[in-house]
Amino acid sequence: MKQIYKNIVQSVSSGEKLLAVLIDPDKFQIEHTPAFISKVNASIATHIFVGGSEVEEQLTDILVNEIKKHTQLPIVLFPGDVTQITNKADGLLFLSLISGRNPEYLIGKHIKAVSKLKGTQLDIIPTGYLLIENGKETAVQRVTQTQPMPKNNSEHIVNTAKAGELLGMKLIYLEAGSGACEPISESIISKVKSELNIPLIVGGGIRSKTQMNAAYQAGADVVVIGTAFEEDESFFDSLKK
Ligand code: 1GP
Repeated sequence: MKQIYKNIVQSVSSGEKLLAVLIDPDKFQIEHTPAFISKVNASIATHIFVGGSEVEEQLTDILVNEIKKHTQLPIVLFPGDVTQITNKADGLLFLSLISGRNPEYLIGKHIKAVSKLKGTQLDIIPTGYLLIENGKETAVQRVTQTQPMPKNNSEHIVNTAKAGELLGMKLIYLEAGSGACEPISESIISKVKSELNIPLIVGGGIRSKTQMNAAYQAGADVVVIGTAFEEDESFFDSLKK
């Protein structure tokens, strides 16, 4: 079993910043895997996340299998649903949507996942997932039927993230939503980071190296980027190793 979480903690404690390239199986052409992954391999990316809000059953399994043929990078599931769980990946963000109050996304789907996770080799990482408003409705909001947290109430965001840590979650993920108009603000990232003792993931709406570095500077340990690579693969050129 790959020690995904242990390695993230080690990297964070040595001051390394991590970049996860998010591949949404629903928006990705499987035939394009070798070309796309060769660009990922040549970049500073440290992880590949696979997942989406709405993905056809079996597609994640097929895609992870294909990605694995072309990279040594750890593949971590970032599932919107239990149907996206495959033992072919290395790790699983076991997400609890703690910004919302929909019991299905707080505990319901997790119970449904248990039978799929029996005997698994996946490194299962309990993750507190916070959706923050960004000016437009996102797929996460629509699918989970939860409201994002108002971005001007940073105290509530910080307390929610900290409550996740105190409940035993191993990562906190601040999410603006895929294709968000605005990424999570530096001010929110730094306030959350200053209260946490666990690694912080930030994603949603990050479309440039400048925005990525701003998130790192503010305190993000892992940045997740999906849409910007989907829309323009030349972005990888500015992120070469
Ligand atoms: C979405 O945080 C991820 O869940 C990445 O968002 O697609 O906007 O990069 P983008």
